Amino acid sequence: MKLTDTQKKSERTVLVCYSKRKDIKHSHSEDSLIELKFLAETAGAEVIETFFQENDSFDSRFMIGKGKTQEIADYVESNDIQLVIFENELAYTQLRNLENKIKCKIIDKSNLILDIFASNARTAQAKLQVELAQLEYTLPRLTRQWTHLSKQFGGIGTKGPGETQIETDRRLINTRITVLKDKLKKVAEQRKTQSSERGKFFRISLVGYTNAGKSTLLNALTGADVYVENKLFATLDTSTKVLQLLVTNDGKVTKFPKKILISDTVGFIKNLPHNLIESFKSTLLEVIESDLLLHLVDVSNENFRDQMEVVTETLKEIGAENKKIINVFNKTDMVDDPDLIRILKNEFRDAVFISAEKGLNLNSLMERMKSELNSENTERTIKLKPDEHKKVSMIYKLAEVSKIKYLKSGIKISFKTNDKNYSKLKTLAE
Ligand SMILES: Nc1nc2c(ncn2[C@@H]2O[C@H](COP(=O)(O)OP(=O)(O)OP(=O)(O)O)[C@@H](O)[C@H]2O)c(=O)[nH]1
Ligand SMILES: [Mg+2]
Repeated sequence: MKLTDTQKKSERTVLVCYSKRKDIKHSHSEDSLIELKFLAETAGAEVIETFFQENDSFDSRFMIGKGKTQEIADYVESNDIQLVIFENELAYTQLRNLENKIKCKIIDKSNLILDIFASNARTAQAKLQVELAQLEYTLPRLTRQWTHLSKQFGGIGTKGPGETQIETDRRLINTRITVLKDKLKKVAEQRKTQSSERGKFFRISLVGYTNAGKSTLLNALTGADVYVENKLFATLDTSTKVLQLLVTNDGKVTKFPKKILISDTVGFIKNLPHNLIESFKSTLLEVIESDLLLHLVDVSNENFRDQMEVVTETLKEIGAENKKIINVFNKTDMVDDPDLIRILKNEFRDAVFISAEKGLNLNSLMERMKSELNSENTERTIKLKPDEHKKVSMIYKLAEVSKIKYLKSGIKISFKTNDKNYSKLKTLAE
């Protein structure tokens, strides 16, 4: 460990979550707080206490009630707290009001996630994407800051310099945003050239909630060395590896008929700030262009069903909802209750149950991927006798016909279909 690491003290932090009693079940808010704690710890905070308020009539000035605000303020003062993190998104005025009462740094969950992204960005592309998201997060808050000040002080003498400063800042930020978008566009164009070469390959992307084990699986399947950690958002860049052969510890071999490309991607989380998804679109392009998605689910997490929903929603948001998906339930080695696996196998009949870390059942996963690969539509041509019109209509039913030629010697028909239908159709021509 570096000297600086030991010297750096983590910030003493409290977490706050507000929920309307009508909207959210108590347990949901508690789950959100558990996740927020994990996020805060990922960012290096030391969580000392959590505050939770469930109330239908809240005070819009503070988000939480006035009494609760005072309670937190007292706690912060007597316990040497340096940071307060809100689960809920705070409007700028709320943030200001809270900071006036609670005398320490206050941030919300979006801000925290942006912070983690910023410290985890390694490649130039990820850095650009994070900076863009941060500036887009700041911009509306800057506007509100000015509105707030002008309202508070108002009148002659305050508007001029304040406005000028804010306007200058806004202009600088807008210019930087344009530069960043431009740079990202260039990166995306470069990627496009790369991906047109990749078009020849069958492409698979690993998607899932953050910390589900995507990078661990990529490493297990391809022998790659992608960064794995029990922290949120360990991966921010797409890394793509070639996969054709898997030999497991027990010597079992699974081989694909052709090479495939498999990519690891950034993880998803509940309420991922929208501008982050926007700026990560070029990284997520890999997902959109994939032929198949493996949805990794951390089955040892009791909220895995909610997490699956978040992933499905986020896939919709990036326009990947119609992709073929295999649900891969990971970390089965951590599940103590054998009934759970049995129930899930019954419920998700198409899912594969693995442990990426222990290398369990990876061959079954390869077999599933293989059968998806074989179910890909490929172009084929067959020749029928001149009078076999009935067979032609059957081909139309089972395949996508691209060309048909009526020759004297017979009917030559080209179409796209998968292996299964092709073997049915081939017998027609015999
Ligand atoms: N017990 C157990 N732990 C696992 C398994 N797969 C992954 N892990 C652990 O789960 C943690 C997260 O794994 P990663 O592979 O970094 O997860 P990820 O989905 O890539 O996460 P992000 O990149 O942060 O979105 C690490 O501590 C892994 O060692 C598994 O099958 N069993
Ligand atoms: Mg990862």
